[in-house]
Amino acid sequence: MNIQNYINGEFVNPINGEYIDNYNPSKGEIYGQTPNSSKEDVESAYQAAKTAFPSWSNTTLEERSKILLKIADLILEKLEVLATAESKDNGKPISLAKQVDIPRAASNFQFFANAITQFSSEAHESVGLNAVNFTLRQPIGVVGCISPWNLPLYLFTWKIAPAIAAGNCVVAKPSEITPMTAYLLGEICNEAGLPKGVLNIVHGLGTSTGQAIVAHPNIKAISFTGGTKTGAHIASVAAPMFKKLSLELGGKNPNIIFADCDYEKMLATTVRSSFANQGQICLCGSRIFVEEKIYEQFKIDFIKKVAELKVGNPSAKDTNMGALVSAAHLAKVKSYIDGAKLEGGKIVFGGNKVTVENCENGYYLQPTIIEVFDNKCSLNQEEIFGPVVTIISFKTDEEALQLANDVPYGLSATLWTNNLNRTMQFSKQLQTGIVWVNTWMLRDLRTPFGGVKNSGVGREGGFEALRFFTEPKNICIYSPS
Ligand code: TXE
Repeated sequence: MNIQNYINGEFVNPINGEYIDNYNPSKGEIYGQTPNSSKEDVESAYQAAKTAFPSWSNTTLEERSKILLKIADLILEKLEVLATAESKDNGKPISLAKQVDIPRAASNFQFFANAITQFSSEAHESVGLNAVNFTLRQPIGVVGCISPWNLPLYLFTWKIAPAIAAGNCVVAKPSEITPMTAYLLGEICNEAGLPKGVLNIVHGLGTSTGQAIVAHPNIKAISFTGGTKTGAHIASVAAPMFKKLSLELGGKNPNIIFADCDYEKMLATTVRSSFANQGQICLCGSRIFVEEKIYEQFKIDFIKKVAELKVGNPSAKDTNMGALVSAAHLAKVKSYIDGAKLEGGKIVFGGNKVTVENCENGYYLQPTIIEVFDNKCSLNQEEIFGPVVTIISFKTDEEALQLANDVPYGLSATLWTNNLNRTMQFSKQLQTGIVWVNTWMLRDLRTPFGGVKNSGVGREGGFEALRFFTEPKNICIYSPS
């Protein structure tokens, strides 16, 4: 199936006529073509967005909210079609797409449809100076949203929904590796009555299409989720143009387990936080630190549970883990596994590719557990972004904290303990944007979402996202008494 750009409410081919292959990772075969859009396509998307902006930014909040809610309803109505498309494009189990990806894409629109009606700004009375200040929060204009392949529609809409709720018009690019559900979103937006040009979707490679969005002089804000290297490059292009930037980048998240935790709940959740979506979630807890007194028992129990995970065809109902997203990504993840021994690591489970019946050319990998003894090894310092976790033991709270923070990333952390004092100390001292205590990936969309260190700058979610997509303007009114 061939994909087209969505510009000014219409589906159009790329001006240069260039396409890239779109793969089905579960079979390792090409199943369609995606435009590799050029600067000219981005310009045409920008012009459509610019033309739509005066009217959209003056559309009442009730009307914007109604359209966003309609988009959410249509996403849910088409759950089956969208989940099937997502699974085919990405390799993830269809059950996961049905339970997580697509419902969350609908929730993103629902949430920001409601949030915009509650958004407010400050007023300051300058007592004794006969003045009142208030803050106007105005939409920026045309903004750029660039998203990755791991949670395609989920993360694409996580950016688009707040951007348009706040009155902006958008030029958006999904990952070229998983463009299908973004393409289908265009039809949904038309059906929901979103005015032409409010959302424009251009497909293509990061280095051509993505670069053209970031470098466009009049696209004044960029919201990006993806790799840290790409984020650094985007910042270097956008910063001299003083663009607003929100960068949600990689993670190397610690999962810290104390002996006093609720063991069974920890074990079941740790299997999920390690291998959900084949480990391709920036929030996965890829470094597992276990208190020494339960380390050996944990190792036995964890291996046993992980061995029960079924790697298989994403369309099969009983599949727990599908295919990795691409051949290149599989090779990258496998190279870390293959280098483990050289770094003193010991593979205690998995480590091999898996051949799945009728999907012999798919990109499947066993869930893999590697015991490491040095936190400085690349397995514990670099983002692998696949079904690979390391385990290592610690003796004291201080040691656990030191190990957890000794990494260039700072997205999220998970802590398993029933000790309140420890919970408070770790919550304050962990160098991450998110700390989950006795749970993982429990998301409340009102909360600030993002990381510190090499995990990015800025926060998404709740009013943080609406603040990002608006410019605050101070109005000072003097009124002599
Ligand atoms: O991501 P890229 P890649 C991490 C993960 C993974 C690594 C590389 O470790 O192995 O990043 O993945 C667009 N200007 N994460 O290479 O390239 C690109 O087209 C503008 C973590 O697939 O960062 C896509 O739409 N845009 C992560 C998006 O950026 C550019 C999720 C992300 O792709 C661009 C995915 C450019 N110069 C990978 N170059 C997370 N934080 O969840 C690329 N893009």
